[in-house]
Amino acid sequence: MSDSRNAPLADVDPIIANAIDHEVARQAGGLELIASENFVSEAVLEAAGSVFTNKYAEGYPGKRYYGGCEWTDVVEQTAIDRAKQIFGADHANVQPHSGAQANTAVYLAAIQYGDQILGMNLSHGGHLTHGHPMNFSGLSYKVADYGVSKDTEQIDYDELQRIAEQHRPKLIVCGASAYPRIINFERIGEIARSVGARMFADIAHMFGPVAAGLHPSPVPHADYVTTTTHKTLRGPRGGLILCKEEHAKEIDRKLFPGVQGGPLVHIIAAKAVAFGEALRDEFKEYQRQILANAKALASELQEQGLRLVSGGTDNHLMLVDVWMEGKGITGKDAEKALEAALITVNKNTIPFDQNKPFVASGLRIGTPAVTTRGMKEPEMREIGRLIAEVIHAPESEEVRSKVKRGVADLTERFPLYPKRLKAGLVA
Ligand code: DSN
Repeated sequence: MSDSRNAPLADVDPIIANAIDHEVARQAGGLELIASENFVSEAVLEAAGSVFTNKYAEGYPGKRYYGGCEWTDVVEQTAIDRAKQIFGADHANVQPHSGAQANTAVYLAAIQYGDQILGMNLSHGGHLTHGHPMNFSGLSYKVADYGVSKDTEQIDYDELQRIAEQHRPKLIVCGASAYPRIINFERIGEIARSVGARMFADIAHMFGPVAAGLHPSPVPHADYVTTTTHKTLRGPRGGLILCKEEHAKEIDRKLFPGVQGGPLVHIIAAKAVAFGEALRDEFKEYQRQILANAKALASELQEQGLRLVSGGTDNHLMLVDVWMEGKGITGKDAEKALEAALITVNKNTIPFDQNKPFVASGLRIGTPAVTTRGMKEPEMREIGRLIAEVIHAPESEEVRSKVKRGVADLTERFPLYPKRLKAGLVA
């Protein structure tokens, strides 16, 4: 029997190799506008695909339950030091496999089962892990929620103060996955302190702008800050917890052994690389361009007759109301029609939505991934026109073909992973 362990993937497992080749082509050949997705650098990919995937390393640098961790310690300590430097944080735990696991560790460290929490409503832009009844957070704690006001579609901080006084939560959770405006973390910190609550900010979406100083940081105000590392940061899929020194021990204990076992050392290596990238000047410029691109795209969509929730955007994403009280189409149909034209977005509820979440009245559109490809404001204008054409005529084959040609023109001008793209494969 021949030993296949040193053979290339294409020989060992053609099904998976073929799927990877087609995924490279799909990513390269389409317009990725899902606000939470991005394209990592070749260096991040290399670290994520490294032999650190072989290593067990329960524990933390210098205190492991396994031998052979000397290079793992270099990797993890580098990731920790860089994460702390980016945010000026007291403490960083770089082991969470995901944002949800980071958040779980924070709840376990901060409060007891059954305690009262206050989080942003998912349908107003919050997140499942901020107290949704189907999630661990909603199943384990008493939940009160806050949202946006009907008039402005922005967070009403006075109302948040009122709800906090009414429910006296032990923990106030803030941060959002579909909120296009700046979040006033300072004010939320004041509200939390005024009712004796701890403050927990989940900045998974605004990691990049916060790191670049383009969005106010929650770090000075919050007891705990979590984030994913794969969205605006442009790192590998994973999570990160930052906290004040007084909470460090408890956070580390609750993440491991509380929530997780062995860390994914290859992913921690890739996080370290991404954090290193985030400390460079180009990263700040990249984040500035993401925001400028979002403003340009938002304004083009408005010029094309589409309504944006809250009237615009201050960050990397926008919510488009495609339903328009029944005069338009559902978010589900809009997502499908755009996907057929090689534009990837996700349907999303809008505040006070008349449709169910799986149908939804809106689309969430973000600029991090197209900005990574090098696209700027003129391309955002083109993309805005392409999106609007599809939404105004979702069934038209003619529009679909025309838009696909427009997408092909853009993706060819701004190539992605050229070294990995196999000749002849198209999206
Ligand atoms: N699923 C993520 C997003 O798309 O925003 C949040 O966890």
